[in-house]
Amino acid sequence: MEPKERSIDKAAQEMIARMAKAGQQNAWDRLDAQTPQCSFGKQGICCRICAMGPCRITKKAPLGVCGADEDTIVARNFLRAIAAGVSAHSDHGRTVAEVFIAGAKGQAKDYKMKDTTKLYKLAEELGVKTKDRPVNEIAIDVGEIALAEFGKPVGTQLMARRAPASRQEIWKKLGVTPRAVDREITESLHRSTMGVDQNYKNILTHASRVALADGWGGAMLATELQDVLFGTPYPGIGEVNMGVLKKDEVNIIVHGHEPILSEMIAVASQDEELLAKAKKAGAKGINVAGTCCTANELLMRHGIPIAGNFLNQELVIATGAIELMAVDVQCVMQGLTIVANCYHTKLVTTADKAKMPGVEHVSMDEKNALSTARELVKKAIDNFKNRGEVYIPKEKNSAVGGFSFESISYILGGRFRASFRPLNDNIINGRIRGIVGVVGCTNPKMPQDLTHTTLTRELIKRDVLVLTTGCATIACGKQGFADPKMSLDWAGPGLREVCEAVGIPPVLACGSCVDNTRLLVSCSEIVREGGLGEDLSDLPVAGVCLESVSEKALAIGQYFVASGVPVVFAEETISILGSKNVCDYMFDGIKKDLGGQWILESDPVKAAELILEHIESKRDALGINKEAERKLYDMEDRRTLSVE
Ligand code: BF8
Ligand code: SF4
Repeated sequence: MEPKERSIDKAAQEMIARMAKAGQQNAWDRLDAQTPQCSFGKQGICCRICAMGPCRITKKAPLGVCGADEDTIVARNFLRAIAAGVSAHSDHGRTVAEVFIAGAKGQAKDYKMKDTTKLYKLAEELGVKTKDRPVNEIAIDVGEIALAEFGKPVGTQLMARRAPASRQEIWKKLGVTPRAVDREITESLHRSTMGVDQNYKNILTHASRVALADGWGGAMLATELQDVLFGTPYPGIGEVNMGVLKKDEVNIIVHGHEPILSEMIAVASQDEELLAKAKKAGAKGINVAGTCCTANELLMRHGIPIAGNFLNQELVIATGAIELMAVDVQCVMQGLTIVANCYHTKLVTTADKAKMPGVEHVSMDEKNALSTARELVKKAIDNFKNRGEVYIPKEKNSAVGGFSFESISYILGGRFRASFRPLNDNIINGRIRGIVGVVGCTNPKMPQDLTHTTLTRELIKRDVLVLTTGCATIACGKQGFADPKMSLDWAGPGLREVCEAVGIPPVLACGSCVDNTRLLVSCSEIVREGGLGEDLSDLPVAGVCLESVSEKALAIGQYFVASGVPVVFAEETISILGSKNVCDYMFDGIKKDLGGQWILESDPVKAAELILEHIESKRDALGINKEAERKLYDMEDRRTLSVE
């Protein structure tokens, strides 16, 4: 397959061609070697849960040895995948909570509470007294309440109270208000073991509950505590794509998910002593760049450049310019070890729960975080002299990151009356038709970045405001969507007018995958602000992820659906087609229970059309379309309207 068919990213195309020439393999080559992939797996109809199996459903053998049918098997597999995704985000959240408490107690001296305004707000929300108390004392209480959310024996997720009252009522009625995160994950595994829950609908209802424990629990806490600890993101400009690597500097890539490590490496890279050491080694400086969600975290808070998304991780090393790649957890391909061995790049694992064979492990100890980070930077500098041939593609684009819930309210409403009102008004008057979250990964089954960017272009052209997270953010960033200078020209007239008035691009980079919770909080605020219905399911909003890879993406999809928002995924990335009943429920029946539903569509243009149809139907139901038409097409009227 030609590089052009593998990726639309020109830098990636160059590196794919170079790797092929050098006889090196990457994820695309390994996918080719795996093709054709198992059709039972694709449909979700194989089961190896017990030792009577593995079983697979065929016409000749329509039941597993235990008698399980395709509905049970598909639903169980789906539930397990979602539970695994939830466990990843939530373990991330738990680690942040632990570091947060250690920082507040003075046991992890390098971590301090950066955003005390957000800390006070969170404290108030969680019922922690703030009056006349030192910051760290408040932080300890907040951190301990947050940590308990993962394993408390009774009660439901406190963050779920952020949802509109009507949404909470829907969850209560269906019995899916999430309890402790660990409990929902454990129950998922229990229910889906041999001989337990054999009612597909009951299994899928628990899939909603465990996913909600992520969106309105573990992942939301991860975002909230990270904001307090490292600072709530505000817009700032950065650069995206492999062109951010520097030929004459020591290049360090931080890859993975938890900012606990990358924040410290960012600090260590500015250390005078280490900079002098780098100069002595013949480098002009130390350049830190990120890949995957860690990259989003750093762009959001510090404007640190992004070298690429999921499928770029191997390609980045093949530039020969990377002295060290430090990885922590999630989305780290084992294939990295092979490509790193072809170059001088030092690959280092840092999380004790995520090691790789043949790879040096430097344990990230929160008590000595900065000194561990310094150790890693030193290793990178020492490795500079071992560089061989270097080839860095030129490609890079500017990107504005940093769109948190708080910064969006501030931009729209101003410091003294931060508010979503102007956004609601512009949705009601039709300048903005609706809001869509374009999220998730890059999958070698489709050309890298193609669906995210095609879809985004279609949406903004039709006046839909796009919020992005995860690798989709990076895909959009690479193609200029997060740079207002480029992307405003691609926006429809209404959206453009609003974006120009408030100074934002039509595509807002909202962060990493745990930051999808910022989208939930923002949607809840839109409901609270008024004029657009009573519930999240009333809003003209949708989620979409056409290049999904990870189980985490399924967890996110399910918590959007269970929050009343439809999501569009590509058929190639979701293994439920082997059960008609499961499909009927996920694509339709679940709507009656929870308001959202799964939609399968691989074509980004068609997906955009489906989303637009959904948005317009919601606008019709809200009764805002008539008025919008008058305002949209009467130019005189529009000129007299001011965007607040
Ligand atoms: O959590 S978007 S490939 S990097 S899973 Fe992974 Fe998917 Fe990228 Fe971040 Ni999210
Ligand atoms: Fe087969 Fe049933 Fe065991 Fe699954 S649980 S492997 S379907 S016997």
